[in-house]
Amino acid sequence: MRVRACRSIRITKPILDYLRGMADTTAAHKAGFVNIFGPPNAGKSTLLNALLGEHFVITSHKVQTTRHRILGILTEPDYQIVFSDTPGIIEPKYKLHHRMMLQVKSALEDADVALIMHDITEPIEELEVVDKMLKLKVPTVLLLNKTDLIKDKKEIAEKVKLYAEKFPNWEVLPISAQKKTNTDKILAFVLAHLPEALPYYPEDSMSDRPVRFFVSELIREQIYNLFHEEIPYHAAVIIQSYEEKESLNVIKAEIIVSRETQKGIIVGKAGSMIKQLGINSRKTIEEFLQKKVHLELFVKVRPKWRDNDSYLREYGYNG
Ligand SMILES: Nc1nc2c(ncn2[C@@H]2O[C@H](COP(=O)(O)OP(=O)(O)OP(=O)(O)O)[C@@H](O)[C@H]2O)c(=O)[nH]1
Ligand SMILES: [Mg+2]
Repeated sequence: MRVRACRSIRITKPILDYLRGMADTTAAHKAGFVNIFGPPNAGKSTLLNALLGEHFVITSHKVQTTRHRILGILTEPDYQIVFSDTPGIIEPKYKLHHRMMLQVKSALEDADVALIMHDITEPIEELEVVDKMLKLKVPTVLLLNKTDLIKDKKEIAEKVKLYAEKFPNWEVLPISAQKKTNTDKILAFVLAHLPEALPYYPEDSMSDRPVRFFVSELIREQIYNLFHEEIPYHAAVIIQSYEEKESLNVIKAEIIVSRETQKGIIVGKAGSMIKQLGINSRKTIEEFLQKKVHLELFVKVRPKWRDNDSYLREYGYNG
């Protein structure tokens, strides 16, 4: 994995406008923010990985996997696309949800182009909520994802027609993020609508988030894989220490849960589950870092952390 994440840089609207102004006098280099929105589980994160060609952001078959807005930067000689993965749009039930939706709103503010993802096998009504919340005014393409699940090509064409009629302001494209079908057409749409501008980020940066954020996410991804029912939704992962040695990285991480019973499930009988979680997480972190890793996991109970402002802030859910 060739991630080289830079430290958090917050580019405000005035800076964006200034950079764009500068670009007016230069050659036609294109750059801009292309933000991915949609209901939970539509395949937004899978798409970002497909577009970047990496296992970059975490995915799972469970809903509400992504909790943050995460930038993924694609730099080529003639353009720089700053993609944003965002949490699935939901009706908030607790403060963590509210903060997740604030992340979606922040991605609305700077989008130059919007990609709306929808699972083609889900009802069209799901998108009405998204449309109402987003009220997009930028060039938008609706990606009807998971076409690989529909064998009949005619059925796909009919759905494209139906969605195009229902959402006349959006271009409609059937895709499969998993099989990378039609993903080249997304790039063509984006490049046709990207403004002329200088690159916003150095050419070797792939994200605005530090490496340890991605490491914590990889552990969270394994929690989604290994545990069921409410456990993934009550878990947060914090990197306690991250020590880079020559031959290996030593990483200590804390898993936060809401209840003692959840802690018991994560630890498992005689520590069997946390051991498995450690093995799975280490493997994927080593692939990501291309380096050996020594990983230690601890579990802590913080009652109602998902509704507690100071815990949410401490765990990086800034809204
Ligand atoms: N069959 C099929 N499955 C897909 C496709 N794209 C994504 N998936 C699966 O759909 C599930 C959800 O994918 P994610 O990328 O995590 O979805 P998301 O929209 O980011 O979900 P949230 O972060 O929860 O909002 C995963 O199990 C993916 O493997 C596709 O093109 N075809
Ligand atoms: Mg996601």
